[in-house]
Amino acid sequence: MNIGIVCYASIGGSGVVATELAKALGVRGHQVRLISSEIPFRFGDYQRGVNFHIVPTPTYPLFREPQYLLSLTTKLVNVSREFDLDIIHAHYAVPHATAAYLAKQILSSTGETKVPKVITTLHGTDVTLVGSDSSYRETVAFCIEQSDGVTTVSKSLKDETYRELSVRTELRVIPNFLDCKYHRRVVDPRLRQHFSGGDPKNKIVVHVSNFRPVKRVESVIQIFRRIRDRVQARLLLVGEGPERAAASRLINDLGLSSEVDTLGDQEQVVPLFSISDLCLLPSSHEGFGLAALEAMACEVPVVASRVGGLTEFIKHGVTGFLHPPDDLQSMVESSVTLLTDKILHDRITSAGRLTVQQHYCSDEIVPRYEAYYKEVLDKS
Ligand code: GMT
Repeated sequence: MNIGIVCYASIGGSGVVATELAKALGVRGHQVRLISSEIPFRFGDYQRGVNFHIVPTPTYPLFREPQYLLSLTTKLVNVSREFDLDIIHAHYAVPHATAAYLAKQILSSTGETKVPKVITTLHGTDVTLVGSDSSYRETVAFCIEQSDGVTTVSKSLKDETYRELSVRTELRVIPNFLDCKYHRRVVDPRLRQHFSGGDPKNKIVVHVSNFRPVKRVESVIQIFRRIRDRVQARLLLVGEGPERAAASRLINDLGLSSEVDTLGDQEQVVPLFSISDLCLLPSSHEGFGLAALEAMACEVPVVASRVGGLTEFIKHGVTGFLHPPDDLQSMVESSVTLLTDKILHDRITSAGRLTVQQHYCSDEIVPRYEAYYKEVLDKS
């Protein structure tokens, strides 16, 4: 198939999933066109079967706002025409589903021999925080409904989409996935020694996110402060985003500077998860929670909020621990137990890895996307 995949290039799970899907589809013999404002952050080197198309957005002194929707729509029209796309797969509805809808309208009205089908994958805040904002809601819901197929990355996001956007279209759940051959624990002892501050007794607590308010990085720091009152530990903060400055201030105010490493964006998270003993994810919302799945794949136990898609692969006390987002003390207690009870730690990490292997590897999920593409194409 000729497939155009649209995604955000900036750090974030939806771009990671879209990029991994593009790569996996390329390997499986499809011709994939990855379309974004710049090369997505986990794209890496040349990928078999995947070509990248940049979306340039010209500026003009009159505009205060970049006109990305227009430039993306035009790019989709041109790529569809030139490369005979069967499918445009928009990852994250805002504004990608709208651009795909407009592109399809343009191609239909100009009498093209082939007009691609549009599939939209909803990832989380495109429904929960951004898409349901009254400034966007009606247009986002309309464009989702106009898609020929719509998937959500979890059952909970599917329910939330019906609730928040009142769409009437059928939503198919296809969960996120990892390349399980790559996402596995491979410990680099020198890295471990470095981030444990040279003291093997130090446990390493890790948090990976795009540092947006929804990730509650300040809660990560508060939880860590209470953990290290009881267990010798260090904190590894991985990622970049609007909350990073506030996080640094809090680390200073709490006198934790010498116990926290802030690494910024890191393309390779597997080596960092692999040297960690615990992952914290106290988010207020998660459409899925890809960072938690990555941690579990690397045999790191997760203590997270009982929200959204996290509840579908973290079973409390079996593959990790879940607590209400505001119950920081319970997260501290679960963390301390995991860091001090080796038998429990091993049981949770083995069960976590098994869950990933059984249900969330690309070999299992990518064929479900392929089957869905086929189903949508056959519908016509
Ligand atoms: O968080 C966002 O605003 C966007 C998006 C992203 O690009 O990171 O995140 C969502 O998509 C990920 C991939 O499907 C999910 O793992 C995240 O849970 C989801 N984030 C939220 O729902 C907060």
